Amino acid sequence: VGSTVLGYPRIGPNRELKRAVEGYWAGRVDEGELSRVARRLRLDTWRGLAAAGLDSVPSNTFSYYDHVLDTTALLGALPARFTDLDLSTLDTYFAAARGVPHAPALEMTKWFDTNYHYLVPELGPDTTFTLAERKPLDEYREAKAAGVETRPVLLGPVTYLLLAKPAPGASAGFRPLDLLDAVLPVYAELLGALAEAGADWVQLDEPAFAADRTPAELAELERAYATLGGRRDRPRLLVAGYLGALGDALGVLARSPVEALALDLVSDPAAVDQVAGTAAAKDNALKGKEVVAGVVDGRNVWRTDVDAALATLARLRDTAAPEISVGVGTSCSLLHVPYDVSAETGLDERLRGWLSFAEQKVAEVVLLGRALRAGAGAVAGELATARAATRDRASAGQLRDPRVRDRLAALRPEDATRTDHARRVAAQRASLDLPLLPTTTIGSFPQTAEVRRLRAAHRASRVDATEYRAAMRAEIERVIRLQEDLGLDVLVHGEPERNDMVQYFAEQLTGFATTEHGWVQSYGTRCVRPPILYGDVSRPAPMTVEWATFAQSLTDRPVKGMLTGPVTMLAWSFVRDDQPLADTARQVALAVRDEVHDLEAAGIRVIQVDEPALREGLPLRRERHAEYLGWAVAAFRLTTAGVADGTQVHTHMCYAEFGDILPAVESIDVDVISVEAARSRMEVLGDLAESGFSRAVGPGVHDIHSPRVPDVEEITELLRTALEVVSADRLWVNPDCGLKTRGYAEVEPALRNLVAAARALRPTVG
Ligand code: THG
Ligand code: ZN
Repeated sequence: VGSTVLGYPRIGPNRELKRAVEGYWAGRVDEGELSRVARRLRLDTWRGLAAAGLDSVPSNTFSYYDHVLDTTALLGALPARFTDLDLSTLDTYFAAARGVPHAPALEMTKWFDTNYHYLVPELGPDTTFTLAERKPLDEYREAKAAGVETRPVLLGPVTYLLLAKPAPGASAGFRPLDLLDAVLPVYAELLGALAEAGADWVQLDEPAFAADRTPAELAELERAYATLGGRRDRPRLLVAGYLGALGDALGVLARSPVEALALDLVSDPAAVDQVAGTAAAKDNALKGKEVVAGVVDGRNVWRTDVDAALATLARLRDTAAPEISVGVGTSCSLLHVPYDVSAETGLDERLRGWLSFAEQKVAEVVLLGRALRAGAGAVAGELATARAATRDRASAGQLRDPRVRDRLAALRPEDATRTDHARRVAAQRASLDLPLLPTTTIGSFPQTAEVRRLRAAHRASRVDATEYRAAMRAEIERVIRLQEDLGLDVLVHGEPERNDMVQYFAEQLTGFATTEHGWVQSYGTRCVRPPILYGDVSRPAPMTVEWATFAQSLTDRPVKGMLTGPVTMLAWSFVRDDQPLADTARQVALAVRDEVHDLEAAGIRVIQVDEPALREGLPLRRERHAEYLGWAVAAFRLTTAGVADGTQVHTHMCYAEFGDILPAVESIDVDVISVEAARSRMEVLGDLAESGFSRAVGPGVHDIHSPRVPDVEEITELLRTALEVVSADRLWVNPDCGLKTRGYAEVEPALRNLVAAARALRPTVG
């Protein structure tokens, strides 16, 4: 394999694919034009990677929407509700991604612990697999015709099945992994066809083995690669395990007949010792294999410390050679980083010198590969440049702010502790005087075209601060009046001034930089621009107080202040790697705490600190959960613990998979939590109640991901279900999530029904 990257961004350096796909959905772009845009992006990527000097260039890393969905389509395993629609292949694919009337989309969920989302395969005992498409073959041939020899990348069969969920109606004991024997022949057929087309190497991704796996699952991994590896008509196989430590799976793969393993040495440096240990054993299981050392971080944006990387590579080579050959790679696919740092002309030049996006990471891999092969002397000049950048960052004074560090050092345990919850309940009853089953929303109101235009114009200095402020105030006033008219109890200002909830705060905090073009695919055509958290964090000035107090000045009802919590700020940013995450989290927590304090001082009596990413940050391995939850909970508590008993602290969490973090949800010590619950019909409440959760809860009764308006009966029914596990004095009534992406045509009637349902129920439970 030599030097390579495990995958590459595909949305386009200027989000060309996003525009083309959305244009296709809107009927503005036909299929021919869409496929031309896609082909151009693929060709540019392959040629760029080949020209940069990689020994092996990946293909089939392109996707119109998601590579897991691509795999489902490739294997002929799309549910019948899509294939029965009689649409073109492409439209069937998009129907599965987005849903159509009467055929709801495949479920979407997080790709391991990253901010990328994939579409969950639905597999049942009757699912059959066939080689239904030729995408990996077509792309291999397309690249070859363009003069680039590539290594097709496939999602490995075991990880594919482990990512799936049982189809509705599957028998109780059924697990998708039961289908391994059905899927392996299709993989074998595909490998045969790729070999016949001339492919020398194929990469099979098995990141599921970076998470805890049972002995039975490891046995299936062994069986899968014994079967595929045992075929004669196949390319050489590179199996990639990434996003964490492979643990026992490393030994399983070492003993299998595959020719190469790609290891994530950034998240799992100890894998070097595992390889050394295997190499030292008498029956060296890795003998004759290649290890592609993932020393260039595929998930973060810092330039590689070339000396550390070279030391790792040297250790590998010294302990493993000559029986094991060593290649150089990225720790995982570069899907998770933006394209090119040189496009960021607005970034501080010194900071830019410390950064490496996908294009720069490719150059780093090539450089390290040359240094490994020809010796550091052969590339001395380039290594010196890289070293200078690393040294410059390490010595930069601006990364450390003594005031921030002194403040953190002076913190005492009581700074993260609120008084007894029962006392707070009494104090808040007096300060807020809310009815039973209080109604509220999660924070954002629909972002109208007018609001978006204003923000864009203000950013481009086409609208001055005075005009912008006046227009935003008018919008806030409109939203407050609407909420009063609807009869909501706790109001919000609606957040018209905010773009992305993380970007908005990052722009106002020191220690964070934001990018202009640094888009990363989040799901389908949707992208985010993760901020870069590079130095000590502080809050130079209030961030939200002016908007919140203006809103509060318009009404007697309490207006809720809206903030993003420290764990989510970290999870959705590129974070510094020169100090423990826990320390960075405490700094962000202090900055948010300052804002909480100022909101309270300005008369805001309800403050919501959102942590939608608390669950997603959970490490893949259980043994690391306690450590993570320890610092994450501590950081949250630090943000909110300074307020008076009568100030009500809320939080909101989107993803309903709370199973693993229920104790943490209690220990963050909020007064009210709102959670996504409408789609699961309140299932999450049962788990919360069972875990002994003692605070108030607002289970979402309006699924904001759907344009459907729930009627009063439906909402009442959901609330009755909720009341079976949550007492009436602890139940809040609210939608599932923010309303930013919806239109007023749906939001108004939905909220009207929500208030009507709450009002009708109050006398029956009071
Ligand atoms: N912010 C950030 N990360 C996130 C979310 C978020 N990760 C998880 C989840 N929410 C992902 N969801 C979305 C939803 C919508 C969009 C992106 C991620 C989206 N993006 C616009 C687009 O691609 O057109 C661009 C938005 C912008 O202009 O900033 O709509 O909420 N950080
Ligand atoms: Zn939400």
